[in-house]
Amino acid sequence: MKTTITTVRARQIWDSRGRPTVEADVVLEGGATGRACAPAGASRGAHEAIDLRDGGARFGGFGVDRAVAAVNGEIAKLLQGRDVRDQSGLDAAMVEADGTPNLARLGANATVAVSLAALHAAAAAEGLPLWAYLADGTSPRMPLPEIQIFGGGAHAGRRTDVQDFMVMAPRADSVRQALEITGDVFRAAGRLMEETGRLAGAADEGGWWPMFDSNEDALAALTKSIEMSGHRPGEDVFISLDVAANELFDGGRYRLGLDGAEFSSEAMVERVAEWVARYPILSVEDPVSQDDLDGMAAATARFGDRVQLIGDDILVTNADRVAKAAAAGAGNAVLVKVNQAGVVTKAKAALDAAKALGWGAIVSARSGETEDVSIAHLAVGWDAGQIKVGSFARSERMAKWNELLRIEEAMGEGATFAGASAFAPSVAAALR
Ligand code: 2PG
Ligand code: MG
Repeated sequence: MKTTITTVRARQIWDSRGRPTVEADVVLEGGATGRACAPAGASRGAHEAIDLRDGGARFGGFGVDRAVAAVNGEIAKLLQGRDVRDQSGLDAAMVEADGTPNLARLGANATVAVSLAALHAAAAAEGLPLWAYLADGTSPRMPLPEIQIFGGGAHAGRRTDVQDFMVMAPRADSVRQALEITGDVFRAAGRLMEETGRLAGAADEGGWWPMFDSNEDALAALTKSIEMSGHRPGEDVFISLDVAANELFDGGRYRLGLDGAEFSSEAMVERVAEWVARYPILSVEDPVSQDDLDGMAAATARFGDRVQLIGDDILVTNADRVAKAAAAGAGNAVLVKVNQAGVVTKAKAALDAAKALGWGAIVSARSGETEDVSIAHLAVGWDAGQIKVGSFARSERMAKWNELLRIEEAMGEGATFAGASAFAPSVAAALR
């Protein structure tokens, strides 16, 4: 059969931080092939699937020889002869063979590369771009981008406590226009940094290195950059934050080094609520740590009616955790990272769980990326409504934005931009 898997092979390639990562190829009997690369996080949740790294002195311990061997040996044997169109069967086989709750034995970096490569091969066998294969005849929305302007936290030597200072343009009419607006803000922010003597290079995801005196100083600079760009803060362009508060949580307290402050969960939520009140913030990710469901619920009760509250480290792309959080009233959106789940099917399940709840869903890159553009296709094909890739610089980021432009062009007149429809209903209504 032309969709039968004949070959699964992997190799070590290099990611955007100069660390080794896994690339996998899946080849079918009919000649179609799929290829995908594993991304890698720096601010990782304890509950996510685990990458298999070699440890030791070589490559700072980040080597992937064992993960590559797992693909070329055990995983290849497991999948050869199977029908590539049975994505859930392939994924379940890898998860079952792994035998651990978090893919620690075979490595999520091995399984995610193979799972995505299989998906690409299935689309190629149909002669379709991946987004169209996933859309399966439906007309998905083009996703609203959230794009980093300043990168802090674990991606910039903890120069700010908040990890991502991003912007969103939900009133744009297309991805093309949203990117043009973002480009204006990105360049204005660079100018502002230069004029104020704070230009100090780029963070891991391409955002400006955050030379600020406080986290709030960064919020003020971002608002100013939006103004300088000629767009209106709180009208055309909104701020989106990833606090990544897991990285700030230590010994039961939230420690904001730059602000010289230390908070209980209640006080941390209060601090974020103050930022929300003072700045045009439309979305906040991980305002509290990965196990602080009460804090997430408190934030949701406080401002979740008008601000998107995204769970990343707290939900780790896991449908069960989404259901548990929803039951606790904790959040109104899920971040979807395929490598947090380890396989495509599980990531899709988390996205579906969120959408069934009326929550927002954001397909996301990791801080360590490659030229792989799969997430652009997933965000469209799964009709996620939103996408997060990092900043508006560096080709591992721009490759994804540019792929979205190609997809939007291919859709032609039929393309619809998700805009505010990407948010949970109350947040969308607050925007109107
Ligand atoms: C996040 C991601 C992307 P990392 O926290 O959302 O910004 O970072 O890949 O390091 O987990
Ligand atoms: Mg995050």
